[in-house]
Amino acid sequence: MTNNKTVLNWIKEMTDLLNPDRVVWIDGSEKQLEALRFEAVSTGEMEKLNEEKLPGCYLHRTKPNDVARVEDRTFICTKDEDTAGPTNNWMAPEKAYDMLYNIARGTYSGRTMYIIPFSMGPIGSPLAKIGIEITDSIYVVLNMAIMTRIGKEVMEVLGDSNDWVRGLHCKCDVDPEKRYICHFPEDNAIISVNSAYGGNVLLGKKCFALRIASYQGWKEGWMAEHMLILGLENPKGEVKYIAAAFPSACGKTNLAMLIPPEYLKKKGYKIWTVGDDIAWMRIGKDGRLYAINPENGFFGVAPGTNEKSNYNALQSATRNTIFTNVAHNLEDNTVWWEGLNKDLPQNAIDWTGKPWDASKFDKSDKSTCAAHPNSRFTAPAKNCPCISPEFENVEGVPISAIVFGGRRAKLAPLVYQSKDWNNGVFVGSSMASETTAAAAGAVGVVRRDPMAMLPFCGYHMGDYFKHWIEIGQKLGDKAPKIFNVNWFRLDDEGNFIWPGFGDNMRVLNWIIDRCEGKVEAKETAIGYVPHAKDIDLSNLDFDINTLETILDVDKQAWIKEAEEITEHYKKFGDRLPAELKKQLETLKSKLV
Ligand code: OXD
Ligand code: MN
Repeated sequence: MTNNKTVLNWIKEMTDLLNPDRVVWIDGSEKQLEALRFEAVSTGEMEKLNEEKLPGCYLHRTKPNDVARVEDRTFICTKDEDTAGPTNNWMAPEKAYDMLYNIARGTYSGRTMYIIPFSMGPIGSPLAKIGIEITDSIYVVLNMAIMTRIGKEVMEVLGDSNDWVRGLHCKCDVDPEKRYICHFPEDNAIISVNSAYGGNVLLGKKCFALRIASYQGWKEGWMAEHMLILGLENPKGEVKYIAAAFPSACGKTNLAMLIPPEYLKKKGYKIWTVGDDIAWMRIGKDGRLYAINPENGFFGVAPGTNEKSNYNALQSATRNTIFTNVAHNLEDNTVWWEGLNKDLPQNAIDWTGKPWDASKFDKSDKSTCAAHPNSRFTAPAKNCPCISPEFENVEGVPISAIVFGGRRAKLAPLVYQSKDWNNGVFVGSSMASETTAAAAGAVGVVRRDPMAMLPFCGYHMGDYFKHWIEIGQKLGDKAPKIFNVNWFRLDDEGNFIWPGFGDNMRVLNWIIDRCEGKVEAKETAIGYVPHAKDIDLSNLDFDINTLETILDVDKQAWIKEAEEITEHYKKFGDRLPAELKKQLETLKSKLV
């Protein structure tokens, strides 16, 4: 498929190491993929679902010990430990290669080695990058075929270039004790062994598009961010783009695919989804920041997804989708998960492959669930009813606003705008979310997750903050405006105050109005907060006085927050940019 010497040499080296029985290049053709689906079904790796109700859909179960990303076994392997920084696990590259090659040696014997050329971003886009993943898993091939652009065309675009990422995946024995997800940003390489679960093995996603790409972006002057991208269309047909970062469990996919309230829909407002997880952003010829979604599909969490919470995601997963670790509804050979609907299947197999007893189901006890809480659907982006017409635009879309957010029961107002770019970087760098009852561990614990990149930044986070500051300097007055949102304020009884979901559109409209200079705001110690009257509450049973309560800036609470940020910043030592220290000092001085 290629004469590229750097590629051929690596394939030869890997073939010698792994000793496969067969080597198959994935050309991207439907014929080849269909043959692989057939093979996976015949070996039991996947089950074919009801062709009428879920055409082209399959179910796969992973081993119960292999159901999520494994951050404690994820490493950044740079020559110098300091390059990886205090927020990453580090291993010396020679030691890591040695250990991983010893684990991988000979493990493809009796198996087929699949070589998947893939493009992150539209093929040929100046913002796109190429990778090649070697795997011994058909499940990986078929997921990569949904999540990325794959095949021959990618190799044609690569030509003789050495600018591509080497991704090696070996299932081995799926042994959690020998599971490693290692990144070598200085070599453009990723090695993942002993897992067969999505986030650990679909190497285009978190491994390449965030960890390796964030490092590349740092070296090459662009940004790889854990952000959704959406287009907001107003009644005049003008579309403005927003990129937004949230820690997990804050509704990123829901926001990316938001359906405006009826009243705004009637007026002509629409949301277009460009991406739900990752944004690659570069300064364009006109000096503005442009973003692409490097992915080609959604790897969404199934539980909780339903007609009401995310109609568009559910629609996306109605055809040509792979479901992982959801329940198998044997009544009609479809799938089910907690929160899909109230019709508990009476004849179902749970995510571990055992018959499921609906009568024992107790929402609050995970062990009685039919689907794993991190069960997923891998769905083609083009299935999404609100996929943006600009999704394939090789130049990307111009970003007007960057939004950060988290889950804060009391502290952060519904929305505020940072004072300028550096102040926005400060907001992102101190971003945090409180743990919920849904996660293991204590409730209400504040976790700092700068720019939602804590598990995904492939280098020292202090340098990453500095990179943000420098991008802002280059953008100057063309920089997107930076905001913070918090949909999760609680009242004294623990109920959410703001309705959220589609009504978040009302907040997005304020954000765009601010970008266009159409609306005034109140200057506070933390930034610009809306005047309550400027958030459109029409056709909503929500009182303006209640709105006031979630737009407040409680000085005492913020004094405590500033102390906590001081602690958080200590981690970054002398790599914390002076600009951010200054931001923190300024905040403190405004709070006295
Ligand atoms: C994801 C994550 O799976 O952020 O997207 O964990
Ligand atoms: Mn994510």
